[in-house]
Amino acid sequence: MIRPQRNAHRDYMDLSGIWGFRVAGGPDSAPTHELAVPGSWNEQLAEAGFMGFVGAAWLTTEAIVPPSFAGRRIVLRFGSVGYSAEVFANGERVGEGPLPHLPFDVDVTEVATPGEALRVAVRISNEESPDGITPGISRADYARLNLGTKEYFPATRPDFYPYGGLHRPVYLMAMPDRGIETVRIRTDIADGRARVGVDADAKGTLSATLTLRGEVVAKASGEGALTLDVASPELWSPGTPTLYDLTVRLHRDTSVMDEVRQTVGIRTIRVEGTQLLLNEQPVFLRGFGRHEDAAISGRGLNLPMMVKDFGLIAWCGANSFRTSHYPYAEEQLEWADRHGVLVVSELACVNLDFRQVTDATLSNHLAALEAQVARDRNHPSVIMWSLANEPGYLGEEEYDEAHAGSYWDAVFGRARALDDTRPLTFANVQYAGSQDPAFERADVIGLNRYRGWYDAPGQIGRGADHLRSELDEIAARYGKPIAIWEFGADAMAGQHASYDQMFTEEYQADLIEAQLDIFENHPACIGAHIWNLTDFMTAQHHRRVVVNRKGVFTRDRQPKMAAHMLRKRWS
Ligand code: GCB
Repeated sequence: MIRPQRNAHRDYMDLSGIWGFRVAGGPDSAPTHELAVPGSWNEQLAEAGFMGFVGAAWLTTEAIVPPSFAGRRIVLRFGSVGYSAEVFANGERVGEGPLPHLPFDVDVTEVATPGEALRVAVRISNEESPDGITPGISRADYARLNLGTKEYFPATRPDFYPYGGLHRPVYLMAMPDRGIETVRIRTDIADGRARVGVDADAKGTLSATLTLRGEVVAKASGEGALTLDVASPELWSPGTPTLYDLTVRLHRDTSVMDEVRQTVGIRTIRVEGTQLLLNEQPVFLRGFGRHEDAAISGRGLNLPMMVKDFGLIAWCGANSFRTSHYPYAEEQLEWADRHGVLVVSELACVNLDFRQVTDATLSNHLAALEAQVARDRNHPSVIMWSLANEPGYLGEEEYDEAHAGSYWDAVFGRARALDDTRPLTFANVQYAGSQDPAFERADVIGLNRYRGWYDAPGQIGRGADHLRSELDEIAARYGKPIAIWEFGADAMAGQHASYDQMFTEEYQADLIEAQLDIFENHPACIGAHIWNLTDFMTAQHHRRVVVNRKGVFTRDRQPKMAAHMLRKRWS
């Protein structure tokens, strides 16, 4: 899926702005409220009663189709919705977007008339489906699955708010008929030269030109996949995030039919023994789990907040983050490419419950995987795929170990077939312990561990002892690199104590420091990501005081003691 571009063959118009909102009715019913897009409806419309609203709502807008779009394919591009959508244009149902947090296109050429108005109505539901890879949970399921005390309002299983709305920009795009559909880039390095493979879905002859700072460094043309040979490549890395510019053109009958531009970073990433090698050098991932979350805009793309968050990551001296727990906006990956931030790209798969997993769950998992790899594979910042966060194997009598094994064979197998250039990982839940069936399939063992928090509360030393022995055991058993994808503690900004007291700023800073001492010195450990960069919104229940407070920054991005500690330690 190609990002909206403007050139002789392609154009786009941004439909972000104020849209209509209503719950009942149809695509052409008059809105009852208005709200900003991108943005979640929850906090924007809290005073109108929509904070905890889970269900379907209509979001509507109208735009004049630019006359210059005449004679071209006209497509609506949705950056993402929370969580699924049906799309109507001029009253007609034209398509749907079933995958949460991922972009989708809807062709409206048949209904859009250049020079005339196009009415766009999107019916969005933020309900999670029971077959989703972040499985939805009904009130009845709470009892059936014995999750009684975990009941959240709104009903959801993950520890983040089930925000609804149009979360990323909506574009009306013009593009050539039978143009370039996708461009897949692959970089390999050998003997001081790079081979940049360019594989495009397009019918006709392709030409590709690679430039660096305006100078042409390689060219190729032909039918099918192309290879550009780059002598003495400047490699992409956090210290020197060099980006080349690639232009791909599609030629038919001596004329250029389409053109696509794209940046390219040349680097390698691989696992050897218990090391992670970036450009053949060992790298340690210092960083954070995050959320796309901010007051008022909710999960909606909030560019000032995104800039701020990358500033906070750099201020702490971190080099990486995980897109916990879903694919982030492409704007984030483009920033990471330009600024040399390493990204573990995670699928929107949270709390898979093997008592509930069906064939439909697996096909949803594979569909999400394919869409995410297709979207993100050309980003040099993306160094690993995380295929799930905290899959659960509760109730031995109800879940079948062989089934879990074959499920993971299918998911890891498909991921390797789609992309053999990046290691695969996932985040194992503490209670599942050291024998998770996904460990055998992963290249990097990922652990979420809250020692000194969910167990050994108030006892940093006891938690640390437990961690040390657990790491040694897992390292000995699997002989693979281990990444700690989550660890940390809640802290109420402004809460202090002279002794180890949970929820104080001191306790959070001391726990993180004690555990970093272990992770940064363990021979099998290749990274440690603190949970979380910032405080973030969760559903309501007795374990959270309005927000999850494991951020080293508050939700309005002010540092707690732990952030200052990290800055001293890492910069
Ligand atoms: C986890 C989850 C994360 C939660 C975190 C917590 O293991 O992966 O989504 O927010 O724990 O704070 O409990």
